[in-house]
Amino acid sequence: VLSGVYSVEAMAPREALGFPLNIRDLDLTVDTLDGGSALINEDHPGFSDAEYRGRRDRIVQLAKAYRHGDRLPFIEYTDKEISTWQAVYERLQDCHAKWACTEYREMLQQMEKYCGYRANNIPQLADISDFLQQRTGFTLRPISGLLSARDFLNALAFRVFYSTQYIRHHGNPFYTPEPDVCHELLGHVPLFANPAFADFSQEIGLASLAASDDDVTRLASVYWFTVEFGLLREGNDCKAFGAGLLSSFGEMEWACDADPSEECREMGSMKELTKPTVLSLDPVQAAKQEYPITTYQPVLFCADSLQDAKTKISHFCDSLTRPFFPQYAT
Ligand code: HBI
Ligand code: FE
Repeated sequence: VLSGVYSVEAMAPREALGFPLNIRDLDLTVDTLDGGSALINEDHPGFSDAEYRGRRDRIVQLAKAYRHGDRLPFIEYTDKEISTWQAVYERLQDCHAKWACTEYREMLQQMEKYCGYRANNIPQLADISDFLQQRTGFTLRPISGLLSARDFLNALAFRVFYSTQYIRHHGNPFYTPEPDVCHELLGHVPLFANPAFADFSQEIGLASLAASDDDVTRLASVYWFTVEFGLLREGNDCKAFGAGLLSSFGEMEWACDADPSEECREMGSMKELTKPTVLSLDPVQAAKQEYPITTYQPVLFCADSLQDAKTKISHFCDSLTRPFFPQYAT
Protein backbone atom coordinates (compact mmCIF):
# COMPACT_ATOMS: atom_id res chain seq x y z
CA VAL A 1 0.00 0.00 0.00
CA LEU A 2 1.27 3.48 -0.81
CA SER A 3 1.22 6.10 1.88
CA GLY A 4 2.18 9.72 1.54
CA VAL A 5 -0.76 11.83 0.55
CA TYR A 6 -3.86 9.75 0.80
CA SER A 7 -5.11 8.56 4.13
CA VAL A 8 -6.82 5.20 4.17
CA GLU A 9 -10.21 6.95 4.34
CA ALA A 10 -9.38 9.03 1.31
CA MET A 11 -8.44 6.02 -0.82
CA ALA A 12 -10.35 6.30 -4.04
CA PRO A 13 -10.69 3.44 -6.48
CA ARG A 14 -8.05 3.38 -9.13
CA GLU A 15 -10.51 4.54 -11.79
CA ALA A 16 -10.85 7.82 -9.92
CA LEU A 17 -7.17 8.26 -9.10
CA GLY A 18 -5.89 7.19 -12.51
CA PHE A 19 -3.03 5.18 -11.05
CA PRO A 20 -2.63 2.07 -8.91
CA LEU A 21 -2.53 2.68 -5.17
CA ASN A 22 -2.29 -0.96 -4.19
CA ILE A 23 -0.63 -3.98 -5.78
CA ARG A 24 -4.08 -5.46 -6.39
CA ASP A 25 -5.00 -2.43 -8.52
CA LEU A 26 -2.66 -3.85 -11.17
CA ASP A 27 -5.57 -6.17 -12.02
CA LEU A 28 -7.16 -3.10 -13.62
CA THR A 29 -4.29 -2.70 -16.09
CA VAL A 30 -5.60 -4.70 -19.02
CA ASP A 31 -5.04 -2.70 -22.19
CA THR A 32 -1.91 -3.53 -24.10
CA LEU A 33 -0.66 -1.19 -26.82
CA ASP A 34 -1.10 -3.85 -29.49
CA GLY A 35 -4.77 -4.39 -28.66
CA GLY A 36 -4.15 -8.12 -28.24
CA SER A 37 -2.69 -8.65 -31.71
CA ALA A 38 0.66 -9.22 -30.02
CA LEU A 39 2.26 -7.16 -32.79
CA ILE A 40 1.94 -10.05 -35.20
CA ASN A 41 1.78 -8.45 -38.64
CA GLU A 42 3.23 -9.41 -42.04
CA ASP A 43 6.75 -8.58 -40.82
CA HIS A 44 6.52 -10.91 -37.84
CA PRO A 45 8.44 -14.21 -38.19
CA GLY A 46 5.34 -16.11 -36.97
CA PHE A 47 2.79 -14.32 -39.19
CA SER A 48 1.88 -17.25 -41.45
CA ASP A 49 2.33 -20.02 -38.88
CA ALA A 50 -1.15 -20.90 -37.60
CA GLU A 51 0.18 -23.39 -35.07
CA TYR A 52 2.50 -20.77 -33.56
CA ARG A 53 -0.24 -18.17 -33.40
CA GLY A 54 -2.67 -20.59 -31.75
CA ARG A 55 -0.12 -21.55 -29.14
CA ARG A 56 0.64 -17.93 -28.42
CA ASP A 57 -3.03 -17.07 -28.11
CA ARG A 58 -3.44 -19.75 -25.45
CA ILE A 59 -0.51 -18.39 -23.41
CA VAL A 60 -1.80 -14.82 -23.83
CA GLN A 61 -5.26 -15.88 -22.57
CA LEU A 62 -3.70 -17.22 -19.37
CA ALA A 63 -1.98 -13.87 -18.81
CA LYS A 64 -5.24 -11.99 -19.39
CA ALA A 65 -7.10 -14.20 -16.91
CA TYR A 66 -4.46 -13.71 -14.20
CA ARG A 67 -5.46 -11.83 -11.04
CA HIS A 68 -3.27 -10.74 -8.13
CA GLY A 69 -2.80 -13.65 -5.73
CA ASP A 70 -3.38 -16.37 -8.34
CA ARG A 71 -0.70 -18.95 -8.91
CA LEU A 72 1.45 -17.90 -11.84
CA PRO A 73 0.51 -19.90 -14.95
CA PHE A 74 2.57 -23.08 -15.41
CA ILE A 75 3.42 -23.55 -19.07
CA GLU A 76 4.39 -26.94 -20.37
CA TYR A 77 6.70 -25.90 -23.19
CA THR A 78 6.90 -28.03 -26.32
CA ASP A 79 10.10 -29.59 -27.66
CA LYS A 80 10.10 -27.02 -30.45
CA GLU A 81 9.89 -24.17 -27.96
CA ILE A 82 12.62 -25.68 -25.81
CA SER A 83 14.95 -25.98 -28.79
CA THR A 84 14.44 -22.28 -29.57
CA TRP A 85 15.31 -21.48 -25.94
CA GLN A 86 18.31 -23.80 -26.11
CA ALA A 87 19.68 -22.11 -29.23
CA VAL A 88 19.44 -18.72 -27.52
CA TYR A 89 20.80 -19.97 -24.18
CA GLU A 90 23.84 -21.64 -25.69
CA ARG A 91 24.62 -18.76 -28.00
CA LEU A 92 24.42 -16.26 -25.14
CA GLN A 93 26.63 -18.26 -22.78
CA ASP A 94 29.90 -17.31 -24.51
CA CYS A 95 28.74 -13.70 -24.85
CA HIS A 96 27.89 -13.43 -21.16
CA ALA A 97 31.30 -14.81 -20.21
CA LYS A 98 32.94 -11.99 -22.16
CA TRP A 99 30.61 -9.02 -21.85
CA ALA A 100 28.07 -9.44 -19.01
CA CYS A 101 28.68 -7.63 -15.71
CA THR A 102 29.82 -9.72 -12.73
CA GLU A 103 26.55 -9.21 -10.83
CA TYR A 104 24.62 -10.74 -13.72
CA ARG A 105 26.96 -13.70 -14.18
CA GLU A 106 26.88 -14.54 -10.49
CA MET A 107 23.12 -14.27 -10.35
CA LEU A 108 22.63 -16.45 -13.42
CA GLN A 109 24.54 -19.21 -11.63
CA GLN A 110 22.13 -18.91 -8.71
CA MET A 111 19.17 -19.04 -11.05
CA GLU A 112 20.61 -22.21 -12.54
CA LYS A 113 20.83 -23.64 -9.04
CA TYR A 114 17.43 -22.50 -7.72
CA CYS A 115 15.12 -21.60 -10.60
CA GLY A 116 15.52 -24.28 -13.27
CA TYR A 117 17.67 -22.23 -15.66
CA ARG A 118 19.31 -24.68 -18.10
CA ALA A 119 19.89 -24.92 -21.82
CA ASN A 120 17.22 -27.63 -22.15
CA ASN A 121 14.60 -26.18 -19.80
CA ILE A 122 12.55 -22.99 -19.98
CA PRO A 123 12.18 -21.84 -16.37
CA GLN A 124 8.72 -21.23 -14.91
CA LEU A 125 7.68 -17.75 -13.76
CA ALA A 126 6.43 -19.17 -10.45
CA ASP A 127 9.88 -20.51 -9.49
CA ILE A 128 11.60 -17.26 -10.48
CA SER A 129 9.06 -15.07 -8.73
CA ASP A 130 9.46 -17.00 -5.46
CA PHE A 131 13.24 -16.65 -5.69
CA LEU A 132 13.12 -12.90 -6.39
CA GLN A 133 10.61 -12.34 -3.62
CA GLN A 134 12.99 -13.87 -1.10
CA ARG A 135 15.93 -11.81 -2.36
CA THR A 136 14.49 -8.34 -2.95
CA GLY A 137 10.70 -8.52 -2.68
CA PHE A 138 10.24 -8.32 -6.46
CA THR A 139 7.59 -10.56 -8.01
CA LEU A 140 6.61 -11.36 -11.57
CA ARG A 141 3.22 -10.88 -13.14
CA PRO A 142 2.30 -12.41 -16.51
CA ILE A 143 1.37 -9.99 -19.30
CA SER A 144 -0.11 -10.53 -22.74
CA GLY A 145 2.03 -8.00 -24.63
CA LEU A 146 3.39 -4.48 -24.70
CA LEU A 147 1.94 -2.00 -22.21
CA SER A 148 2.09 1.78 -22.30
CA ALA A 149 5.20 3.18 -20.64
CA ARG A 150 3.03 4.54 -17.81
CA ASP A 151 1.31 1.23 -17.03
CA PHE A 152 4.57 -0.67 -17.33
CA LEU A 153 6.53 1.68 -15.04
CA ASN A 154 3.68 2.05 -12.51
CA ALA A 155 3.95 -1.66 -11.62
CA LEU A 156 7.62 -1.25 -10.68
CA ALA A 157 6.42 0.99 -7.81
CA PHE A 158 4.99 -2.20 -6.26
CA ARG A 159 8.12 -4.22 -7.04
CA VAL A 160 6.24 -6.02 -9.79
CA PHE A 161 7.84 -6.82 -13.12
CA TYR A 162 5.57 -7.76 -16.02
CA SER A 163 6.83 -10.76 -17.93
CA THR A 164 5.60 -12.32 -21.15
CA GLN A 165 5.51 -16.11 -21.16
CA TYR A 166 5.46 -17.00 -24.86
CA ILE A 167 8.61 -17.56 -26.89
CA ARG A 168 9.76 -16.09 -30.22
CA HIS A 169 9.17 -18.00 -33.45
CA HIS A 170 11.48 -20.99 -34.01
CA GLY A 171 12.22 -19.85 -37.58
CA ASN A 172 14.58 -17.20 -36.26
CA PRO A 173 15.79 -17.87 -32.71
CA PHE A 174 18.08 -14.85 -32.75
CA TYR A 175 15.49 -12.25 -33.61
CA THR A 176 12.31 -11.03 -31.94
CA PRO A 177 10.46 -7.78 -32.61
CA GLU A 178 8.92 -7.78 -29.11
CA PRO A 179 9.64 -9.01 -25.59
CA ASP A 180 9.43 -12.80 -25.15
CA VAL A 181 10.43 -15.28 -22.48
CA CYS A 182 14.09 -15.26 -23.66
CA HIS A 183 14.32 -11.48 -23.31
CA GLU A 184 12.53 -11.41 -19.94
CA LEU A 185 14.20 -14.39 -18.29
CA LEU A 186 17.72 -14.07 -19.71
CA GLY A 187 17.77 -10.29 -20.03
CA HIS A 188 15.75 -8.82 -17.17
CA VAL A 189 15.06 -11.23 -14.40
CA PRO A 190 18.47 -12.08 -12.88
CA LEU A 191 19.31 -8.52 -11.82
CA PHE A 192 16.01 -8.03 -10.00
CA ALA A 193 17.63 -10.22 -7.34
CA ASN A 194 20.28 -7.48 -6.83
CA PRO A 195 19.20 -5.03 -4.07
CA ALA A 196 20.56 -1.81 -5.65
CA PHE A 197 19.07 -2.69 -9.04
CA ALA A 198 15.72 -3.59 -7.47
CA ASP A 199 15.72 -0.30 -5.54
CA PHE A 200 16.32 2.00 -8.49
CA SER A 201 13.82 0.09 -10.62
CA GLN A 202 11.23 0.73 -7.92
CA GLU A 203 12.27 4.40 -7.64
CA ILE A 204 11.54 4.87 -11.34
CA GLY A 205 8.18 3.20 -10.75
CA LEU A 206 7.27 5.35 -7.75
CA ALA A 207 8.20 8.50 -9.68
CA SER A 208 5.93 7.43 -12.54
CA LEU A 209 2.78 7.35 -10.38
CA ALA A 210 0.56 10.31 -11.26
CA ALA A 211 3.49 11.82 -13.19
CA SER A 212 2.86 14.16 -16.14
CA ASP A 213 3.12 12.65 -19.62
CA ASP A 214 6.42 14.49 -20.13
CA ASP A 215 7.85 13.04 -16.95
CA VAL A 216 6.72 9.54 -17.91
CA THR A 217 8.57 10.01 -21.20
CA ARG A 218 11.68 11.13 -19.29
CA LEU A 219 11.46 8.19 -16.88
CA ALA A 220 10.94 5.75 -19.77
CA SER A 221 14.10 7.15 -21.34
CA VAL A 222 16.11 6.73 -18.13
CA TYR A 223 14.72 3.19 -17.90
CA TRP A 224 15.82 2.57 -21.49
CA PHE A 225 19.41 3.70 -20.89
CA THR A 226 19.76 1.73 -17.64
CA VAL A 227 17.46 -1.30 -17.26
CA GLU A 228 17.39 -1.97 -21.02
CA PHE A 229 20.77 -0.78 -22.32
CA GLY A 230 22.86 0.13 -19.28
CA LEU A 231 26.60 -0.48 -19.05
CA LEU A 232 28.66 -0.95 -15.90
CA ARG A 233 32.31 -0.01 -15.45
CA GLU A 234 34.63 -2.88 -14.51
CA GLY A 235 38.24 -1.73 -14.55
CA ASN A 236 38.85 -0.31 -18.01
CA ASP A 237 35.85 -2.11 -19.53
CA CYS A 238 32.17 -1.35 -19.79
CA LYS A 239 30.16 -4.52 -19.19
CA ALA A 240 26.49 -5.09 -19.97
CA PHE A 241 23.77 -4.88 -17.33
CA GLY A 242 20.85 -3.80 -19.53
CA ALA A 243 18.44 -6.53 -20.63
CA GLY A 244 18.42 -5.43 -24.27
CA LEU A 245 22.15 -6.12 -24.34
CA LEU A 246 22.17 -9.27 -22.19
CA SER A 247 19.51 -10.98 -24.33
CA SER A 248 20.99 -10.04 -27.72
CA PHE A 249 24.42 -11.33 -28.64
CA GLY A 250 24.73 -8.96 -31.60
CA GLU A 251 24.02 -5.82 -29.64
CA MET A 252 26.05 -6.99 -26.61
CA GLU A 253 29.11 -7.47 -28.78
CA TRP A 254 28.50 -4.16 -30.53
CA ALA A 255 28.24 -2.31 -27.22
CA CYS A 256 31.01 -4.08 -25.30
CA ASP A 257 33.66 -5.40 -27.70
CA ALA A 258 36.50 -3.13 -28.79
CA ASP A 259 36.52 -4.73 -32.22
CA PRO A 260 33.10 -6.18 -33.15
CA SER A 261 33.05 -9.05 -35.64
CA GLU A 262 31.82 -8.84 -39.22
CA GLU A 263 28.71 -10.87 -38.32
CA CYS A 264 27.87 -8.48 -35.52
CA ARG A 265 28.25 -5.47 -37.80
CA GLU A 266 26.05 -7.02 -40.48
CA MET A 267 23.32 -8.01 -38.04
CA GLY A 268 23.08 -4.51 -36.66
CA SER A 269 21.99 -2.94 -39.94
CA MET A 270 23.97 0.15 -39.02
CA LYS A 271 24.99 2.23 -42.02
CA GLU A 272 27.89 3.87 -40.29
CA LEU A 273 30.04 1.21 -38.74
CA THR A 274 31.34 3.40 -35.96
CA LYS A 275 31.26 2.26 -32.37
CA PRO A 276 28.57 3.65 -30.04
CA THR A 277 29.39 6.73 -28.01
CA VAL A 278 29.63 5.73 -24.34
CA LEU A 279 28.86 8.47 -21.82
CA SER A 280 29.14 8.38 -18.05
CA LEU A 281 25.65 7.81 -16.58
CA ASP A 282 23.81 11.09 -16.16
CA PRO A 283 20.03 10.61 -15.79
CA VAL A 284 19.30 14.25 -16.73
CA GLN A 285 20.98 13.69 -20.07
CA ALA A 286 19.62 10.13 -20.47
CA ALA A 287 16.10 11.52 -19.90
CA LYS A 288 16.34 13.66 -23.04
CA GLN A 289 18.61 11.48 -25.18
CA GLU A 290 16.86 10.17 -28.29
CA TYR A 291 17.14 6.48 -29.13
CA PRO A 292 16.27 4.20 -32.04
CA ILE A 293 14.32 1.02 -31.26
CA THR A 294 15.09 -1.05 -34.34
CA THR A 295 18.87 -0.61 -34.72
CA TYR A 296 21.86 -0.86 -32.41
CA GLN A 297 22.06 2.02 -29.96
CA PRO A 298 24.38 4.84 -31.10
CA VAL A 299 24.63 6.28 -27.56
CA LEU A 300 24.99 4.31 -24.33
CA PHE A 301 25.50 5.27 -20.69
CA CYS A 302 27.97 3.59 -18.33
CA ALA A 303 27.48 3.65 -14.52
CA ASP A 304 30.36 3.16 -12.08
CA SER A 305 28.34 0.55 -10.17
CA LEU A 306 24.73 -0.44 -9.56
CA GLN A 307 24.90 1.60 -6.36
CA ASP A 308 26.09 4.58 -8.43
CA ALA A 309 23.09 4.11 -10.74
CA LYS A 310 20.78 3.93 -7.73
CA THR A 311 22.13 7.15 -6.19
CA LYS A 312 21.94 9.09 -9.45
CA ILE A 313 18.47 7.85 -10.37
CA SER A 314 17.24 8.65 -6.88
CA HIS A 315 18.47 12.26 -7.22
CA PHE A 316 16.91 12.50 -10.64
CA CYS A 317 13.51 11.27 -9.44
CA ASP A 318 13.60 13.75 -6.57
CA SER A 319 14.27 16.57 -9.03
CA LEU A 320 11.05 15.97 -10.99
CA THR A 321 8.00 18.09 -10.21
CA ARG A 322 6.05 15.47 -8.33
CA PRO A 323 2.54 15.68 -6.92
CA PHE A 324 3.69 13.63 -3.92
CA PHE A 325 6.52 11.43 -2.73
CA PRO A 326 4.98 8.07 -1.93
CA GLN A 327 6.51 5.45 0.32
CA TYR A 328 5.87 1.80 -0.21
CA ALA A 329 4.97 -0.53 2.62
CA THR A 330 4.11 -4.18 2.28
N1 HBI B 1 5.50 -3.55 -21.97
N2 HBI B 1 5.04 -5.79 -21.62
C1 HBI B 1 5.93 -4.79 -21.70
N3 HBI B 1 7.25 -5.08 -21.54
C2 HBI B 1 8.19 -4.09 -21.58
O1 HBI B 1 9.39 -4.36 -21.40
C3 HBI B 1 7.78 -2.77 -21.84
C4 HBI B 1 6.40 -2.53 -22.04
N4 HBI B 1 5.98 -1.28 -22.30
C5 HBI B 1 6.90 -0.15 -22.33
C6 HBI B 1 8.32 -0.52 -22.10
N5 HBI B 1 8.67 -1.74 -21.88
C7 HBI B 1 9.47 0.42 -22.13
O2 HBI B 1 9.83 0.73 -23.45
C8 HBI B 1 9.42 1.71 -21.40
O3 HBI B 1 8.62 2.60 -22.13
C9 HBI B 1 9.05 1.65 -20.00
FE1 FE C 1 12.87 -5.30 -21.85
